[in-house]
Amino acid sequence: MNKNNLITLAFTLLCNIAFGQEAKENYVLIHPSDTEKDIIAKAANVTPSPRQLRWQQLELTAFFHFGINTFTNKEWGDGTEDPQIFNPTALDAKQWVITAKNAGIKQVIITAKHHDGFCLWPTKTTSHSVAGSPWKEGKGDVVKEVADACRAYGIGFGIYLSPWDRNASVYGTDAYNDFFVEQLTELLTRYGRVDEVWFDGANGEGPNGKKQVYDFERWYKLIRELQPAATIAIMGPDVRWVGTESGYGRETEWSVVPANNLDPSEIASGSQHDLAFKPQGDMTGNDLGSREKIVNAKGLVWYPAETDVSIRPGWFYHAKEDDRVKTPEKLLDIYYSSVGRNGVLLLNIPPDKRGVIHENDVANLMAWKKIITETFTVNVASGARLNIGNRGKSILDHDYDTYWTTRKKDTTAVIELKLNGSKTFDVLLLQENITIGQRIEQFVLEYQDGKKWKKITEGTTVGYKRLIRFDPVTASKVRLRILSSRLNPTLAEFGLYKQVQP
Ligand code: FUL
Repeated sequence: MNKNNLITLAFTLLCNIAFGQEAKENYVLIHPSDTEKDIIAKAANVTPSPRQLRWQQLELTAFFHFGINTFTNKEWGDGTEDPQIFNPTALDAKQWVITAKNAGIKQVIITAKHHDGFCLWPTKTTSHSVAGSPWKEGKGDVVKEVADACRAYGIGFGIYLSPWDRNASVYGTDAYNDFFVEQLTELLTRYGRVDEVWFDGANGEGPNGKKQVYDFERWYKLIRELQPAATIAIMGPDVRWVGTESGYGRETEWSVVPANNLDPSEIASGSQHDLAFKPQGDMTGNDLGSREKIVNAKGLVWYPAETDVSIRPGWFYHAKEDDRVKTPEKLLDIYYSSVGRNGVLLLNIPPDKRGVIHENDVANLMAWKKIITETFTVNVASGARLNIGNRGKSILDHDYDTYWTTRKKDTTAVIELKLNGSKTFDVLLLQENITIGQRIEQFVLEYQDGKKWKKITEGTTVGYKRLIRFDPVTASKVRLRILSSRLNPTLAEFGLYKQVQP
């Protein structure tokens, strides 16, 4: 922890004591005596852990699916592939990372091992790795090249290590958990800071296949010990799979969801302080966190959604898909439907057989980034006169950490903005301050037309970020009505933008 973090922590603790607030946690237990009102209030006070907050604020992250499948032209290898076929002719991890960074991506995840078991680093656990390939005469290390490039260009670095392994001879026995721990240990100790560990849930063994019981608790403990800042995603406690691979999240997306397997005795003893529960139950349904869902829960956790999708039809590179790279317009639609729906986008950009990101992917990414940057350059609400007191200015100050809330803890509000003249806009941006909790349940945006207020758009949840597009409106007065909130709502940022045409 650095000095600034220490000061912030001390300040937060002091404020909590001074204002009689409970320390914020990313989980809470529901007691049988809790009323519905108590439960709603508890949900509204659950907040992200520091690692979850950092992750949420990245907004854009990328996957690099690369490995033996790149050379067999398959999506799932069966583990019998000869390492000799892994031979990128011009591998350039810097080009991957620069491409991602130029596209606005803040963190990347490399498939260190996919289901076929082939390891992109020279592991001691198996000979089924880059060490057995002709690439760099067996002396290469893809994981290192990516990690070094991330450090050099200042973006986050994460690893995908597939639990399902179709090559490991010990798969299906207890020894596999030791084997997996060894692989994880190598990855978490050799390459400096790791920001995300991604555990996939796929397993296609079929009825006669090998059955493996994964020792997730042991893996989580190891990650917390070796890389305490890393978020553990999908088959892990920090980040939830949004439930589809389409790139489209839910319009109503709660980051606080029920968890019925929190262990009360462990929580009481403080050993759950750094929550490491294993997610249970279906996390893919349409409604995960509504009032109806949470009032029947035994516990609640901050468990935010990650929206993963590939820029191409497949996760791995296939030359025949070179003309099927998602267009800038499609990527933009995905952006509004993932980042704009309280999620983090994890966009897969698979390097090709040369070991570089293909020209078509680079071109579409750059065009996509340009549209986003230009659209969000001018907030036409900047400088507007507000009816919500002095603190209201913080919703227009481009500073996420400052925020407005209702005075008497009201759960509804009307925020009126007198714009700096007549303005045309077609995008709404709203952000709650999630370090206070996620609270807003329903809102509507209106503009004044003569003496009448007319609806522009409406929505349910906001969370870290909500973006909504609509037909262009020209007006000099708008208002946001917060119709329902779990406790007093917060707004960190409010924005109105005009989209640029591609
Ligand atoms: C899935 C895997 O089976 C795919 O190959 C890919 O890695 C995707 C991100 O997750 O479950």
